[in-house]
Parts: sequence; C-alpha cells; structure tokens
Amino acid sequence: MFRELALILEFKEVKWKPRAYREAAYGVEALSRDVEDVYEKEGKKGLKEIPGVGESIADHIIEYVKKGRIKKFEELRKKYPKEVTDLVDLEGLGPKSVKKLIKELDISSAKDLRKAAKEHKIKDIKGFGKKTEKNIIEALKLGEERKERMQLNIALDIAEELVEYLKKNAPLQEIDYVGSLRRMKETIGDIDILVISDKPKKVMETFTKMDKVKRVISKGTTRSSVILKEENVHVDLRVVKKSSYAAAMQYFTGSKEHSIELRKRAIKKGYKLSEYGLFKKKSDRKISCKSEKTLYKKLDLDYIPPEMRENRGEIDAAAKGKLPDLVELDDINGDFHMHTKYSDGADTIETMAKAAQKKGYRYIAVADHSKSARIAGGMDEKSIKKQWKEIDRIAKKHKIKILKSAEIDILKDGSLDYPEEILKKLDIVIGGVHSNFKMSRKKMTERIVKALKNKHLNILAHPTGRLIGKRKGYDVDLAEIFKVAADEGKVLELNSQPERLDLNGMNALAAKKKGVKFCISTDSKSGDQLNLMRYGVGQARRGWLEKKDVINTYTWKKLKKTFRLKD
Ligand code: DGT
Ligand code: CA
Ligand code: CA
Repeated sequence: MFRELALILEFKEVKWKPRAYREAAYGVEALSRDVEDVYEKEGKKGLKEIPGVGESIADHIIEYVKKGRIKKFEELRKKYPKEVTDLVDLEGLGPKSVKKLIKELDISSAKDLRKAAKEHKIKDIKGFGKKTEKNIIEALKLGEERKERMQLNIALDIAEELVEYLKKNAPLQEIDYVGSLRRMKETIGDIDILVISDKPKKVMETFTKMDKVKRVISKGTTRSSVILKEENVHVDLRVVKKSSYAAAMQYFTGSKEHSIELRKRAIKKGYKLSEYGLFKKKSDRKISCKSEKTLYKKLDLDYIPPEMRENRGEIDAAAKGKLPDLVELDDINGDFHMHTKYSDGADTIETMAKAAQKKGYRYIAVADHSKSARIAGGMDEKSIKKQWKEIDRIAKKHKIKILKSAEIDILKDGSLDYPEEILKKLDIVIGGVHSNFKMSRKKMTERIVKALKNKHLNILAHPTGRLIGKRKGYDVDLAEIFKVAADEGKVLELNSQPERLDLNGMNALAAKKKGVKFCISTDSKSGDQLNLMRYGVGQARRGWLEKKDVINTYTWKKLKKTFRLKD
C-alpha cells in the first residue's frame, strides 16, 4: 500500500512524501516479523523504530492493524485505480511517463491507453514519439499475455489444494493433476485434473459445488469445467474408469505435439492409441496397461518423464534407450544465490544458513548485490567486508559451509562492479546484467562475453534477463553466450524465481548441447524462498539436465576441488 501511495502522490506531484512512503515500504518489507506483532508487543514506539517509519506513517500502520484499511489510501485509490498504477510496470514506462500520460490524455486504465496508442495520440506528446508509442502497444500485449497465463507456482499451489480437497471429499480411487502443470511448463493456461472413480456423478457434484467455485462453465459425467474465485483460474476435471487411466494420464498430460508423435508410432506398431486406451488395430482388442510406464513399454519406449514430453527428440531417445537420467530435487546439495539484509533480502545470514540446513543442504553462497545496484541496496566495499566478518563468525557456529559470494553487476562496458581486491577474495563470483537493458544485440553480446572471459567470474546469473509477462529478455546472441561459457568453463544459472525461470528449459537444452555446466539457484530474498528450488529443477528437467550437469548437486569435496575452495 505504501508503494502504491507513493506512486499516486508522485502522479499528484506532491513533493517529498513519495520518497518517505517508499522508504517506509522498504523498512516494513525488510522486517522479519509482522507489523501487527510489532505494534501489539511494542506499541507505536516499536513501529517508529522501523527504518523509514515516522509519526504519521506509524499512525497509518496502526489504522491498518486495527481496521484492515487505510482511509487516505482508499480515497486516493478512487481517482487512481489499480489499472492506472499498474501502468508503471509496463516495459519502457515509468512513473514519470505515466504521470504525463494521465495529465495529457486523461488516461485511467490500460484500455484507455491502448485506445490512445491505436489512435496515435501518444506520439504527439512532448517527450514521447513513434517508437515509444510502438513500445507501449507491445508492452500492453505482454501484459495481456501475463493475465491470460498463470505463473507456475500460483497454479501449482491451487492445484495441490484442489487435489487434497477432492481426495478428502469425493468418492475416488486415484487423482492427479495433468496438463502443462505436470510438465512443469513456465506458465499455465488452465489446470487439468484427472480422477478414477466409479461414481463420476458424485465426484462432479463435489467439484462444481466447492466454495472456491465462482462459475460452472460445463458439467457432465466425464468432464466438468469451472472458474475459481481465486485469480479467475479455469479448472478442467475429467473422470475415467480404471481401465482407461494410463491412456488418459498420457493423453491429458500432453503435450499435444508429443502425443501426436506417440500415436503415429502406435500405428506403425499395429496399435491404435487414444485417451480411452491402447488397442490392437486389427481386432480392436484393448491392451491392458496398468500405468503410463507399461503403455510406453508396449510401444517399445523407455518411460519418458512428463517434463520431457514436448516433441524435442525425446521419443527417438526413448526408442534408443538414450534418455537422460534427469536431475531430481533430492539431488540438490546447496544453493548459490541468495540475498540477505545486506542488500534486498529480508533475513539475516544466520537465518538463511539455518533454513538451508533444515533442507539438508551442505553448502550455500551468500550473494548480495554489488554497489551499483542502488535500488536493491547494493553493498559498497566497506559493507561487503563487514559481511565477510559476519559470515566467518556464523560459519563457525554451524555445520553448513557458507561461501562468500556477491551478485555483481555486469556494467555497461562488461566490467564487474567491484575492484580486483574484492573479486579475488570472493569464493564464488556471480555476475548479472541489471541495468542498460536496451543495448544493441552486438553490444549486449560483447558486454556479457567480456564478463564471461573475466577470470574471476564463475556464474552468469539469469542469462536472458526476462521477467515473464513484464519484460522480454535483452537482445543477445545466446548461442554465442553458450559457446563462450562452455569454452571458458563458466557456469550458467537456472534462476528458480517463478517470474524469471531463466534459463528456461529450452535454452538450458541448447546450452547443454554446447557442453555448459549449470547451477540451479533460488535467488532467495528470504529463508522461505529456498523452497522455490522445485521450479528451477522443473526447468532443468525440461532442459534434459542430469545430476552431473548441475554443480549444486556436487558433494562438498567435489565442489571444493572444482572451485579451489578452502575448508
Ligand atoms: P495450457 O493449459 O495451455 O498451459 O496447456 P495444456 O498442455 O495443459 O493444454 P490443455 O489444457 O489445452 O489440454 C490438456 C492436455 O490435453 C494437453 O496437454 C494435451 C491434451 N489435449 C488437448 N487438446 C488436444 C488435442 O487436440 N489433441 C491431443 N492429442 N491432445 C490434446
Ligand atoms: Ca491445461
Ligand atoms: Ca484444459
């Protein structure tokens, strides 16, 4: 709310206050406890100790704790609805340009903005132009796509809850989520659930009458579709008999392209494959398949994990017995990319170390931002040296190895944002692009190549820089990046943040073919976020990666040797 308030006040050209609200937002966000808890235990005095919180902001917090709302915010909201404040998230627009649009064109939603752009009213505003107008139209399209498809983590949370609910409340023998979700695709169109039951009517009753349901689109005995209140998520439920389960699992997991190839193969082998089962072509006799594994086996194929079912050569590989042995969540022994209070993380080094230990990890690397990343509270030389002392102190108390790292900006000219003196003392050097995204393809490629050739750099973070639905990756020759990374022995990150998933599966596969090694990292901003690892592992599996391709599956001994670390 404070961030939104800051933005609205900026639109209204109020001085100073926007900054005060932003600082308060930052202070509250970085707290490891609820403001409610602070207020209850320490009163207003406690609130005022939060960085950025003064007298009047403390009053706002108290109002929120007591009434669940802030009157001032609600009043301003009327004139500046979320649709308007959301505009600043569009690529290429910032608070300043949105402010100008509101003023010049009386815009109050994305719809208004689209209309103005289409009528070419934007290019004539001072400071805007044809190019900006085109960018705005493109950015709006990206924004729409984001609304149409869900982030993987959101869909997975909802699907797991639904599965649990139906297990408890409906008469069924088996239940799984299928579709793109089972394949761990980066974004999800709708949730598909498959059930075995001999009481399909009752299952459908329970499903369509759930509290969560906003609207029933269709209701039958084999298939029903609903829209949930939450995020307007669309859910398809299918009920099949036990004898069709393996074929239905295969069919509804998809992808469509994979299934089409599989059907062609079935025909060649004298079968017919559909969602109802596998049949002998001549006699129409159903071949009993207990599981998907048996189904693939009948077609002379090794079992293909769902994440690989995209028709990218997996059927050929399965026929030749050459499928990779995919990396698993259980193989992960550590995490190389996490933030702490030293930059934009919410937790201390010790909290992160304890959270990692709880997951059974053997090692972590603490990687806060370097000094140029001002918005993210990057560390100057003094601050990182202080952090090293703290790491040494905490490392002594815990069994887990804590490596000294930093997520260092790759500057415009390809150099790293710390002097030699700091770089050589770090255990692991991570480099990433965080500014000047709009360089030409040639310049951006040169910039990253130069960083990869820097002898200190070990890992390239989020190699494409895309934010799903918000920002396209920068224009860069990825094939060249992969080649240089392989030649220089540098590691590429698979960032597990659900809005990044960068590299994604497809790019990881291309890089693997060039001989690159990877690390799957969470880029955690708090201890809880270490759990995001499953999404990165999902992408790694979509990219055919094996345990040996991923350095954070290494034992400490092997890691130590690889990076010449001290015990
Ligand atoms: P999504 O929902 O857009 O993220 O992607 P999916 O893969 O979940 O697609 P969806 O929900 O339309 O359908 C679920 C699965 O059902 C899909 O993965 C494969 C299967 N399927 C749907 N339509 C067809 C089709 O026309 N042909 C074949 N072979 N399979 C289909
Ligand atoms: Ca789906
Ligand atoms: Ca569907």
